[in-house]
Amino acid sequence: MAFGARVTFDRDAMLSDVRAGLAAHPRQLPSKYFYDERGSQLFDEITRLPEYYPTRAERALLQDRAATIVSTTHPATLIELGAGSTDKTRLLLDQMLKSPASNVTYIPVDVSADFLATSVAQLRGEYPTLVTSPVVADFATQFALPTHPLPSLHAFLGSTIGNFTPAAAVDLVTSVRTRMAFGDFFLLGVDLRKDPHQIERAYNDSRGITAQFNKNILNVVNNVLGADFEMSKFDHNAVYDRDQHRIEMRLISRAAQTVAIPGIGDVVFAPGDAILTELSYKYDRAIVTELLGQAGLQLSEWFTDDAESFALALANR
Ligand code: AVJ
Repeated sequence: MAFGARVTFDRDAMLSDVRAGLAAHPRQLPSKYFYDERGSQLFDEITRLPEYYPTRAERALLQDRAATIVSTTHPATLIELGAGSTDKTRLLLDQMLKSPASNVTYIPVDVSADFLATSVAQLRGEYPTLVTSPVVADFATQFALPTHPLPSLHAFLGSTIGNFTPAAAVDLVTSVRTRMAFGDFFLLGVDLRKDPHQIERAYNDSRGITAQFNKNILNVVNNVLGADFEMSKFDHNAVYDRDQHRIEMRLISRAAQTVAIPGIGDVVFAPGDAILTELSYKYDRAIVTELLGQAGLQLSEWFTDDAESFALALANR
């Protein structure tokens, strides 16, 4: 998530994603299009909202557990998928750099080259001995890693796994496993199942920041494709599906309206018509164990906070 960095979406890729998404039933837009510069700023604001517990819970967990995680996995390389916020990365790097003899390599993987450059420059300033080799790639694809010292800790934090359907999550973890050497570990951050009202409050904050974040996806489509979505003609909606254990976030058309999208044509909305913009799956230990198992990994440690709101799962081959 590229806070402060400029994100440039590929126009042709977005055109085919938006065409397919708005032709599908239900209509949908890929969550990755939330994160232009404004969307990344809004997400950053979300992480500081009183109702949005996951970021704080994960940071507190890492503060408590980074020493244990590093002493059990003794990594020479930290590989971070979707190099999110450097403050969580630092908690792991601080522990890795504690032993005076250690050479530590950091490999952040992110789609935004600008964002990678910014965060790597920042970390290099703070950790002069750190070897950095950023990889520009979509972490959901199969990409190759540069040569690096072993063993590695592969980290996928922030409960970003929650945006993936169960089948896509297995594919993603399987691709992590194919990059893992024996002796490597995988660290996964997941938001946990809990009181549905608490989860719903996290996605319906009283200041309406999540609503702005959700509507911003229309702004991104307008900016990149020249569409004429009017953000004020859609309502934010986020409900927890208790059977599928996931938040479903939608934009609901407030009125009958026609939106023109160059290259796609006119899209007609009736009042109440919805666009699905995000799924955010919530996990428990059994489901994480199953996910890891289906990807050929086994759970070795399970760390949660006292309130059991968030978990860090540590796995190996
Ligand atoms: C960045 C995917 C973890 O699912 O909670 C926050 C994004 N969406 N509020 C999440 C998000 C609405 C967030 N992730």
